[in-house]
Amino acid sequence: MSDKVSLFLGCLIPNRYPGIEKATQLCFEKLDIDCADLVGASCCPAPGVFRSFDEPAWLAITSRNIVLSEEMERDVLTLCNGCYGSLAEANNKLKESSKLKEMTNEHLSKIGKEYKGSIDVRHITEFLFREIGVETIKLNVTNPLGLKVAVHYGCHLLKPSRGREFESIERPTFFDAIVEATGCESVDYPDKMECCGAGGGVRSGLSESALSITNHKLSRIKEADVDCIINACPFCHLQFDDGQREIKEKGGNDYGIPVLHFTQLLALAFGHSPEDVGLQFNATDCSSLQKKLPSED
Ligand code: 9S8
Ligand code: 9S8
Ligand code: COM
Repeated sequence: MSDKVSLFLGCLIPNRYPGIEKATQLCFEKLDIDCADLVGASCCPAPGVFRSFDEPAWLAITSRNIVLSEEMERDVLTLCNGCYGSLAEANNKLKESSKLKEMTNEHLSKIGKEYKGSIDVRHITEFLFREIGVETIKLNVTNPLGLKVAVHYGCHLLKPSRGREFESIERPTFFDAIVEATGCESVDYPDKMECCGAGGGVRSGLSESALSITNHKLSRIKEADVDCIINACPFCHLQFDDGQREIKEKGGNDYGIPVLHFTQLLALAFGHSPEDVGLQFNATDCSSLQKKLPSED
């Protein structure tokens, strides 16, 4: 395990929510985290889609991304549960099975690459919790936010549990702890551990079903009377953010709940503005949140 990392952005951050990358860079500067771009990375590819259909192809593509970071001698850091799901799970499988490693390296040899198994895969939430720590985050917070928030873990961050070593898979607290380090209160709500509805190809293949799961979860969050939703996955972010617009356009509820990736919340607590962290790129209006933020001075 290394404190030097490379940043794996995946597809959704560059294409839909560039503010999450900006917010991440602002947080890394503040926390003095040594992070390099992962030049040449492709889609992870998404675990709920590719892994389900063709495991050898999934392993070949995922391992190529891991190898890019191996070549830089850095652990690879993801800002997305799905990317973590693919990269961490593939890394575990390839480290454990010489048969899979051999098969995968046969594919990689065609592009002059070799998977070695020399690095770890990290997710931003567990990296900040374990490597930086709640106390250091608190010490760096200049703008304690004082918001009531609904934390959404999402599925691929926690599962499969094998190799993840979190204190609890059903009732984890590490993400809540780093959220609360920003001066927010993580409000408990029913069905907190439920899926956002998007994953596993459901958003693309069965959009009505996806939206009905999202609608259910949003109704629980609305009842909890929070100022915003905090996620650690751009796909969950998209589903809660754009999903609210879709629900409203279909004649459903107008929830109006701002949605933030954790790095955006953290950058706000470090004194950056809503524009700096890209909240203007959200589909759901964030002005209710802006009014509640402490003034920067
Ligand atoms: S890459 Fe392509 S579709 Fe995605 S954002 Fe996260 S999961 Fe991995
Ligand atoms: S939850 Fe269920 S599969 Fe997932 S991680 Fe992100 S998208 Fe929302
Ligand atoms: C969700 C990723 S973050 S996937 O759609 O399940 O692959």
